[in-house]
Amino acid sequence: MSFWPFQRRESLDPGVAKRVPPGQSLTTKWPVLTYGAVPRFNPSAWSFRCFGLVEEEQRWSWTEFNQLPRTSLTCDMHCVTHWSRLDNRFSGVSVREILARVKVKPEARYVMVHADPDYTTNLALADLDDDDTLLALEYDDQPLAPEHGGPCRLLVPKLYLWKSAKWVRGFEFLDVNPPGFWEQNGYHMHADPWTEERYSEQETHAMQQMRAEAARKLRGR
Ligand SMILES: Nc1nc2c(c(=O)[nH]1)N[C@H]1C(S)=C(S)[C@@H](COP(=O)(O)O)O[C@H]1N2
Ligand SMILES: [Mo]
Repeated sequence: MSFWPFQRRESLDPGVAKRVPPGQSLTTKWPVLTYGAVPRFNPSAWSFRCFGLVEEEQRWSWTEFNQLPRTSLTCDMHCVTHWSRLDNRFSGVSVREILARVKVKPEARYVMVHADPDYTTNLALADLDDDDTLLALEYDDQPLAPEHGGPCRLLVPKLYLWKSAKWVRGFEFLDVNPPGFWEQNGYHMHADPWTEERYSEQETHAMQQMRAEAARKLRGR
């Protein structure tokens, strides 16, 4: 995607550069990154569900979800494919508004985020249960575009953007931390952009083994 107008971190004013994590470039465009097709939204079939290690399962219909209190959030987005966008204004339902309505069991420490179509991503409950996490319904006062996760997308601004599941449909509370979709495919379990948690230890180890094997083969010839 080299046609995007990217600004390398090194070329930015210091005040702006300090908001851009290492290895990232700024873009003012908003690339669409989706694995698979954009799901069709059917309001009568849509629900948001909290399940797993909870005292009682909770479910909101589209109508009920829209009656929850709203909040706005301006956040930065950092994608593992090396682009960042600053000052994105979203509004929607804060995650804490949801968590306040769910009795999560004390042993729950992780959350599997479930999204359409068959997308998952794993988070520590402590990363989700924060004052900057949002279930976004609007971007710049307009309904969130379908390709960016409309009608509803999770935002976890402090982590790489693959943790911000588009077309989010529920939280599953867990006492274990199984990998979600990208995490199974070698992405990092935690994904802090400031320490460049891009790919998992496992992947690095596998890659090291492959490199070592390749080197052995070369030497053996
Ligand atoms: N449901 C779902 N959510 C998803 C994805 C996806 O393929 N499906 N891609 C993730 C990845 S890898 C990125 S980088 C961001 C991209 O969001 P954007 O298309 O709005 O830029 O969405 C994340 N959320
Ligand atoms: Mo991504």
